[in-house]
This record gives sequence, structure tokens and C-alpha cells, in this order.
Amino acid sequence: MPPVPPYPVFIDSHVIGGFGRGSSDLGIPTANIPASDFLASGIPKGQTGIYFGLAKISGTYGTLVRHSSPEENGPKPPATEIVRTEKSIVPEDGVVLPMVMSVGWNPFYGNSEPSAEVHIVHKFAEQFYGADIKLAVLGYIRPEQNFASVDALIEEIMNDIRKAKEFLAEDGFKQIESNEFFK
Ligand code: ADP
Ligand code: RBF
Ligand code: MG
Repeated sequence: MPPVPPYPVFIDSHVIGGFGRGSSDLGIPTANIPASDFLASGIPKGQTGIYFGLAKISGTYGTLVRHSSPEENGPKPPATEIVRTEKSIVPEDGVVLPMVMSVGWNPFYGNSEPSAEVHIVHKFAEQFYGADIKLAVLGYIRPEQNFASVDALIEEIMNDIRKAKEFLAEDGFKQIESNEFFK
């Protein structure tokens, strides 16, 4: 089955700093984008939860400098700054890859601000804060949930990744890779 309206929804954004927990707590890094870019995307407002689709990184990136630790901020993200380099992310620059995306308040962590974050199903050699990120959101998987343990959260994310791969293998998804949006 091809993407069902309102999908595909295309989002043109850039990678910002988050809480710094994705890699350290979960071993699942997520490229955060401004939540406002998600809200402006045409997906029905307030639809928090877990999505799947395709992502493309391009442009130059930089190093993230954190001005405080996540612990000092509690449920608010730490202030960050991206110090740009002129390097682009190779060999992934311009390559369209599968992704899963989480939007909302992360009930497991009780954040006080909504976040939008993308885990790209690919092993990168380095981080790419500040890079351009283009997303094709192709479907909704489930609402956000709370969990009894970090391991239960990780297990559910692995399940989301499995489902995303299954959906993306279906007819009608592969050709979105060659959509004009990703050119
Ligand atoms: P933060 O809370 O600052 O987003 P994370 O640990 O969630 O910290 O992610 C750190 C960064 O890791 C992302 O911004 C991105 O630059 C990089 N990264 C490396 N591999 C991936 C991947 N497979 N998917 C998404 N981001 C990745
Ligand atoms: N956080 C939650 O609190 N509940 C969830 O159900 C949840 N599902 C997620 C699903 C995916 C595919 C991803 C990438 C993240 C999910 N998260 C969820 C967010 C997770 O808590 C977050 O990535 C880390 O806190 C790092 O920012
Ligand atoms: Mg993140």
C-alpha cells in the first residue's frame, strides 16, 4: 500500500541539540529538529507519537557546545550552540535513508517542552549537528507511551524500527526516494 494521505509530508529542517540522552541513555542517537518545523508541516496538530519515513542529511555540520548539563535543567533541554566547521558529512551527504521519528513530551522522561527527533536507521561514523535534514514522513506507528524501565523503552523502539523497515519495503514507498523534494 502506498503512503495514505496526509502522507507523504515533507519537512525541510536542520539538526539542533537535544537533551543529550539518545546516545548515552538508550544507545539510540536521535537528530533533533525544532518542534515548530514539525508543527508547521501539515500533520494534524497535536498528533504526537511515533512516525516512520525517509531522511536525507546534507550541507555542513559543526560541533555542539552545551552550556549546562541536562541534570541542571530538569525537564527543560540544556542551552546549546553549534560551532560550525566547513565539513560535510561523508559518505552519507545526499543519501536517502530510512528513519523513525518521535514527537512529543517523552512521557518516560517527563519533558516540559515538546521535541521532534529522528533516528536514522544507519550507522554514522560521526555526529552532524547543524546539518540540513530533509524528511519524508510516510506514516504513523503509535502514540507515545510511558515504560517501567529504560530497557522496555529500548525494546519498543527496536520494535518501531522493525515495523518501519517492513512498511518501507512495501510497494509505493521506495519511489518516494526519487521525489523532487530529495533532489
Ligand atoms: P541530542 O539530545 O543532542 O539530540 P543524541 O544522543 O540524541 O543527542 O544524538 C546526538 C547526535 O548524534 C545527533 O544530533 C546526530 O548528529 C548524531 N547521530 C549519529 N548517528 C545518528 C543516527 N543514526 N540517527 C540520528 N542521529 C545520529
Ligand atoms: N520516549 C517516550 O517517553 N515514550 C515513547 O514511547 C518513545 N518512543 C520513541 C520511539 C522512537 C522510534 C524514538 C527514536 C524515540 C522514542 N522516545 C520515546 C524518545 C526517547 O525517550 C528519546 O529519544 C530520548 O529521551 C532521547 O532524546
Ligand atoms: Mg536526540
